[in-house]
Amino acid sequence: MIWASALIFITALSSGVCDDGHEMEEFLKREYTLSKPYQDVGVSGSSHWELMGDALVSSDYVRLTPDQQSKQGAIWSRMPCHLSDWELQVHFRVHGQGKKNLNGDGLAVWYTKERMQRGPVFGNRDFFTGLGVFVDTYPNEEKLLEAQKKRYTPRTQRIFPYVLAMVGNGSISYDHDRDGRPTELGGCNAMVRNQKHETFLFIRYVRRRLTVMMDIDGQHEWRDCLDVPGVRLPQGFYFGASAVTGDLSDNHDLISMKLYQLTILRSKQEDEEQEEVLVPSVDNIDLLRPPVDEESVSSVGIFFSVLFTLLGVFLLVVVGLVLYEHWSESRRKRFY
Ligand SMILES: [Ca+2]
Repeated sequence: MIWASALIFITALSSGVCDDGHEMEEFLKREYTLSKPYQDVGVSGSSHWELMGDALVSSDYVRLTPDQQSKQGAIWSRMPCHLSDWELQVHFRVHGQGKKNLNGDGLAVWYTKERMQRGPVFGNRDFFTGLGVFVDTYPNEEKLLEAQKKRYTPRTQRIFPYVLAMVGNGSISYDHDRDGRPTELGGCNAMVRNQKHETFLFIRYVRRRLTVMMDIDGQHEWRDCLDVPGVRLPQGFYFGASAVTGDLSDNHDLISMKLYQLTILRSKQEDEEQEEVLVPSVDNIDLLRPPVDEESVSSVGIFFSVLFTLLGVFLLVVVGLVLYEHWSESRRKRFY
């Protein structure tokens, strides 16, 4: 039953029409695909995939971390990918004993220049170059503000687990304490934890448009999560996935990662415009923008800062006039 639906699902996708009306076809690329029975995965040098840290492989899944404290694990493709348009379907499971919000920290799917480097971003290095899509299961900022007895801006309030995309150019940091808000390209809430049915994440990169969709309700229907045009990702980067646990934990399991090459019919003009991208970037977005405190740029905030500036200037003028009056008075007295 599941297989039949999965088949319909994939067939439905295998030849389609883009949002912009262009025809496209897709081909499964086995060399970038991770699927059962995970033949030779983790055996040094003999498979397309390499394991790292606490990750281990069983007959049914690749477990990036077990449901235990302070674990981190990853799996990386050994070969760089030189496709210009692709689609990655990730079948995963996040499950554990912890009650709601007493679990963590989440998993990440990567397309980056760097590979096999341990670090603080869901088990992977910070200051990465490329794309990261995070399934964040622990609300760090909320818990931090709660501990500081601070209230929080409804504008940045979100429900966890939260799926978020970030593009890094090697010199920007993921803000773990703020759950990546300062560098977020887009995201959505996704109740992926302890689900009885299968959960999928879908990343499509076509004509520099990044689309992330989720299928987590067991309906075999993709739900939009984010859609960002003008994302420039170089070719020759590596696919990978990583996960981390801290004081709180979960099993982070990958069942499969399937990469499809998308063949797009491009016009001659589009082909000519297709210049080589060397450093990841997103059109009209400064990736290096400083962390924005949403409160300080709210319209109410702007209104009050203008008001106080005007009051300040008015006060200075009044004080100046009074002093000037005082000074000319005493000067007149000295003359007489
Ligand atoms: Ca988090």
